[in-house]
Amino acid sequence: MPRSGPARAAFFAVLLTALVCSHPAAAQEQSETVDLILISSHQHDSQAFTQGLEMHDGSLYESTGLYGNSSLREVDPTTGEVVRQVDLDESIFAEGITVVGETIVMLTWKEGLALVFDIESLDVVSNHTYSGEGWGLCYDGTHLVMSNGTSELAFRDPDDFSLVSTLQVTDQLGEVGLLNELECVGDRVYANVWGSDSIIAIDKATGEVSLTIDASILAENESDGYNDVMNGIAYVPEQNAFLITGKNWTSMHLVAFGATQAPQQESLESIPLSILKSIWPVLLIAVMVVFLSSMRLLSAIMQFLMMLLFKRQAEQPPLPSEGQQGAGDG
Ligand SMILES: [Ca+2]
Repeated sequence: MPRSGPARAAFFAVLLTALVCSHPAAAQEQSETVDLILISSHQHDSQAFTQGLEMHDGSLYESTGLYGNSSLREVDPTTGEVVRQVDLDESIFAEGITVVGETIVMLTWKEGLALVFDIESLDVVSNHTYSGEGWGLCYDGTHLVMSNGTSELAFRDPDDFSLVSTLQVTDQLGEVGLLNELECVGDRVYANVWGSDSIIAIDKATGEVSLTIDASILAENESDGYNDVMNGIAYVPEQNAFLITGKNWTSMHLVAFGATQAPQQESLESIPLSILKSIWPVLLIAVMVVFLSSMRLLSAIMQFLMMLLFKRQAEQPPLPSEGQQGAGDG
């Protein structure tokens, strides 16, 4: 049907334009999703409300939160046994930790205080102040990377904790908030997302989520989905693997991030309702045009209208002759 060809082409052009313009984030590629490969499982203190986890020189360091229960610990990564522990004042709610040189830097939740511990003695040797909340912390060798429960990561100077830059974390659907415990590895920052069983890998240069790791299999018997959430990522460079645990979990797990899942093709069902709401008039008109064209109704209606027009012109009274005009002028 020659008439329906241009109409269909126009329909698809309008539809494609509407979809792209209605959701700018669609231009960002969908992040790859991978499963976990479980290497081994180990004991974890179920009294530890884990807020920070990091390996350094074969030792595992962990911070635990809550007022009256906050602590900094050195833990045997194989047995889960607490080797050393410093309990903090009950006015302190400990958050993320990271090793910087011969020190461990610890965030606090709402105290605006970063405590600096000597790694040998676990004594507090200095502190920094900051505004806002403290959640997760890691050190990439140049900057401290800090989360505060939003979608923003702060890059800070490790010497004086001054703010160097910030980075918005986004995926194909927009900003990714509730960023919690962090781990700096190469060009990526791995992050727990509070309340989620997935771990995300963030491109440090762009803020885009480049990888999503489905860790729900680890949380099945541990998490209540609110308090006992997954929180704790420590990279183990010797094995190119990660130790993963959660708040008050009984286990921690050594895992690798493997087995790629193909990104899901975005189907019409997966297009957010807001997009469909914004383009429904275009869709309606396009469907009507295609329908009318394919049924040749549009052509028939046009022919009918033209016939009516010509018929109306043929029924107009004849123009008066010259003789009749002269008589009228007298
Ligand atoms: Ca960590």
